[in-house]
Amino acid sequence: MFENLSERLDKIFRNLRGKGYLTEDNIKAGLREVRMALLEADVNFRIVKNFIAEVEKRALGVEVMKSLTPGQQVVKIVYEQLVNLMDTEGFQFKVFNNRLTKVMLVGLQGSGKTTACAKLAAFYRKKGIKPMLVACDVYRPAAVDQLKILGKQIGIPVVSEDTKNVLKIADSALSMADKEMVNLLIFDTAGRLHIDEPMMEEVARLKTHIKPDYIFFVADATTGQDAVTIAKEFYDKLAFDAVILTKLDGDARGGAALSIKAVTGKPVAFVGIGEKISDLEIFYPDRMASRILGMGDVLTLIEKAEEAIDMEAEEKLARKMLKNQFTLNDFLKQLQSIKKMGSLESIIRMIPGLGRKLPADLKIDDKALKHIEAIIQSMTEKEREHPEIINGSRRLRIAKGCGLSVTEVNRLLRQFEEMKKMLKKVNTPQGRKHIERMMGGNRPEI
Ligand SMILES: Nc1nc2c(ncn2[C@@H]2O[C@H](COP(=O)(O)OP(=O)(O)O)[C@@H](O)[C@H]2O)c(=O)[nH]1
Ligand SMILES: [Mg+2]
Repeated sequence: MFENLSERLDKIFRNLRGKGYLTEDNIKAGLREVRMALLEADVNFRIVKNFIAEVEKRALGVEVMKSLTPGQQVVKIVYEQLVNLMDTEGFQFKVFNNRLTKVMLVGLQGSGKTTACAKLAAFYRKKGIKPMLVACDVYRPAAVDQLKILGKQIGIPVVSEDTKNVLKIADSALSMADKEMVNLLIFDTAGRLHIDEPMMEEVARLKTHIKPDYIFFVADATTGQDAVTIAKEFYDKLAFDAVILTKLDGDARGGAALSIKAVTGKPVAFVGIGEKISDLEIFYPDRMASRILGMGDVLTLIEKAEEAIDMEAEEKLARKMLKNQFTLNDFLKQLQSIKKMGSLESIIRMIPGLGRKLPADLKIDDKALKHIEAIIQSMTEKEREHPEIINGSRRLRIAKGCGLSVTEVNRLLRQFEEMKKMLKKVNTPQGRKHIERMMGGNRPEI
């Protein structure tokens, strides 16, 4: 999903990564590309225009975080704007197991309404809700049968009647739901190939009659801006509450997902990601934004860096590393701050440029972190600063002090030596430049 958009954005930000500072020029060049990428993804042009203006305003005013490259900083802003664009705040689909919630699905023929009815019913039954389906698409000959078959397949009752009067069917369903103590009554409705007045009027009549708690507009994501235009027309007539975006599995561009909230004012609540009944997910704007950017690792790094790292201390440490003055004390401090962030190995591998330099077989076991900490803590201050003085008898004493074996003490010292060797390798003009960039600019004293 969204392959094209993710790929393009990834390339744009990779180019920005090499640029040093966020300047008006490099932001503009980058955003021009983002703009093209969004338009090619079939996002509504007015939305794209506002989006770019907003990102630009924020990017220009912002100070680049020391641990990020300019490209990453722009990714962060674009990411946050994408989340805003698809925001679901203010909407909550609430279903209770002690009363009835009435839901109506509307949309064009073929958008996935009938399938979505069954998916929703199955989704909520798993949560202890008692659902029932109502077949109100009385025009397409096979529509009622399709819902009945789906209902049978998942063991959920379907109300249908041999009449074209949908209000009558709705009445039967309401009294049946009351009798059976149903919690979630889902009305499948008719949709034509194009919007037409009689169809709209019938759905509007059904709405007035049953007074649904929620109306979901079902949109086929693969139709891009058409889905968005139709959503707007449905919204003007029916004022739906949220959108179920189907066939996202077949949507390589993402335009509908990105535009529908901005155009209708109503968020996507669920997404269909396949033909199977279980292929329904709650829609989370943040997850969708990171899927679109295809930059899970960079985003996670940014988030974690913001949460846990003391930037100044990091910078000092990086400089020490470059000067080859990195000691076991620094290692210990580093371990302690890294423990807050997650697995040591995953963090190291997320650092752009550095991750790739690490040997693939370098395994840092998280359980070993505690041991390493214990070993260093039972060393004297002098030993931590000058590990070369740690001879056989000191090793034995340290091992006893932390309750671990001499082998483990040896392993740590060996690992530390290897790490220093590795740092020496990174400590080339090119490596230094990279770290300088990570720290946000040229620092002549390094
Ligand atoms: N790939 C995929 N196909 C879907 C999805 N939702 C529905 N479909 C298919 O789309 C077609 C039309 O669905 P249907 O529920 O009959 O649409 P309706 O006319 O709006 O009721 C069917 O072949 C479904 O299997 C989805 O999320 N992914
Ligand atoms: Mg149908």
